[in-house]
Amino acid sequence: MTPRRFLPAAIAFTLALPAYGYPEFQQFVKKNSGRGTNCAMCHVHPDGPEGLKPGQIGSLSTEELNQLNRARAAFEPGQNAHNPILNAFGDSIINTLGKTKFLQIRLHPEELPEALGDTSDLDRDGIPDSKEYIAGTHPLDDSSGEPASLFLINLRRYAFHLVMMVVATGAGLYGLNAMLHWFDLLMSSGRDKDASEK
Ligand SMILES: [Ca+2]
Repeated sequence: MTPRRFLPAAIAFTLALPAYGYPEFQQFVKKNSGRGTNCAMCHVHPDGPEGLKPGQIGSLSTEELNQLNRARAAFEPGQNAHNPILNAFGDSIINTLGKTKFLQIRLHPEELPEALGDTSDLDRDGIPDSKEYIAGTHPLDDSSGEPASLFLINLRRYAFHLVMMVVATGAGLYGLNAMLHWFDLLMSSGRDKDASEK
């Protein structure tokens, strides 16, 4: 690490608060869903915020440390904070609830889905972020979701295409059948003509 990068990292660690991560949420998700989850549900790095790897506090630039501090001070909702150690879901939680409410809910991680509501669907897979949290699937990965829910959502989403495909296939088969019938008639008429000429 160059001195320029080392200094902000050293400051961050010197000022480090007791806990940056909030494992209560992860523990609740694991217990509730039975699915293995890691810190990547809310953080940039799957090992969590503490460390020197990309997306962890020790790797942040001065500007990113400023962003981190601004995000930590977003006590009220709607601050549009961007925390460089959080992913879009982590930011969304803080911006929806505000840090004050978030810290209250930390004691009751089962209340997070209700507090978030079901309007946000960051990966646009049709399953709200709050439901993905409960299910232990990833709210930023549109291929991650309860299989039955994803199947039904995709069935509804592509219903029109499926119907059109069936119609097109039916029409194609009908057309092929009609063409073969017409070809058969043509061949028959040719054979009849040859026979009469003989
Ligand atoms: Ca989703």
